[in-house]
Amino acid sequence: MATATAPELHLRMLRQMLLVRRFEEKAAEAYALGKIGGFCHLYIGQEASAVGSISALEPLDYVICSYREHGQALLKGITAGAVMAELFGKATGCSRGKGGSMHLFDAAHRFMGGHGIVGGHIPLAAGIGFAIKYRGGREVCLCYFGEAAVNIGAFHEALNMASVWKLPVIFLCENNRYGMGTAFERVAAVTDVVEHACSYDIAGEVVNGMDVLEVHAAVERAVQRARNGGHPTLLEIRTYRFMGHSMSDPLHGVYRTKEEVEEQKKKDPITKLAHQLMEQGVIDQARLDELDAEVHAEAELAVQFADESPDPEPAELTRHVLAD
Ligand SMILES: Cc1ncc(C[n+]2csc(CCOP(=O)(O)OP(=O)(O)O)c2C)c(N)n1
Ligand SMILES: [Mg+2]
Repeated sequence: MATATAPELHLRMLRQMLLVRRFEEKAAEAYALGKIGGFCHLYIGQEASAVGSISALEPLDYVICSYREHGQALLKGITAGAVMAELFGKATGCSRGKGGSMHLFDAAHRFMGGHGIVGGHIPLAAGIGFAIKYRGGREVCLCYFGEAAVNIGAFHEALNMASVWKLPVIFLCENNRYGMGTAFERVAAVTDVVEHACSYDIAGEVVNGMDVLEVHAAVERAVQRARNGGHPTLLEIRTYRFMGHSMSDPLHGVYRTKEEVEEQKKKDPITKLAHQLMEQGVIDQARLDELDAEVHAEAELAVQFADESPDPEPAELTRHVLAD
């Protein structure tokens, strides 16, 4: 496979960020119409984090996430239809309608799930790293979690084991400043997560998460460390969510002001990359509009597919298989 040139890669990243954004806008609409039940945590504003990082992986690399994972699932190759159908709880969803928004899963795409327990999946990432090493593979495992997870014991255990056993795991902390339901929720708790990496003697970097190119470059470095000897890395991606914590929360609530959200929206990662590519003459407004229309249509088709899909059969409740 020929390596993509920089403009090709950048254009692909722009399209991917737009797809994640439009997909989630459609999910928000569907939620408001009562088509999605349970929790639904949107990623709007944080797109540069997933797009910049997954674009630095190879298809056989593993990804494991918290519950804010619609974007990562799409980027790992699960179709927009299968992700939307899962949000709708339909039989055609990637978890057969049994998981919903927080539990998207597709082993065939090496997407090892969304997980609802804060920090609970971080040791699973170490386990995946151990399995890769045990089999002598060259894959890596990219593990996403929010900054509130660094207060959980499992985070420290996983980092410790990954360091001691030199596991090919990239721990990617998405620091969006707020961990709702924790002691820090009302504070702009910008933690220095990366200090934890030093305690475990693993590489650490702080990255501007509103710049997709910076995220991509940092994850490329981490992937290189992981493939060349299984050295783990902890990345603190400083990002920001433009929507509420979940669909059942207001946009800014009492813990942040409307002004703060508006200020952060000026750093929208999609607008930033689009402007850069326009300045470089890679795209013009007409091409941008075309890209946007394409992904908009893809998101609309996903909703239509989910709408028209059947509910799971009752027998599905007791059926637990990875693949047919
Ligand atoms: C062990 C555990 N404690 C509490 C919760 C409730 N809870 C759900 S989301 C959340 C906040 C997590 O914040 P953060 O890790 O920063 O991720 P973000 O939602 O900001 O992406 C909490 C406390 C949970 N799911 N699991
Ligand atoms: Mg957070």
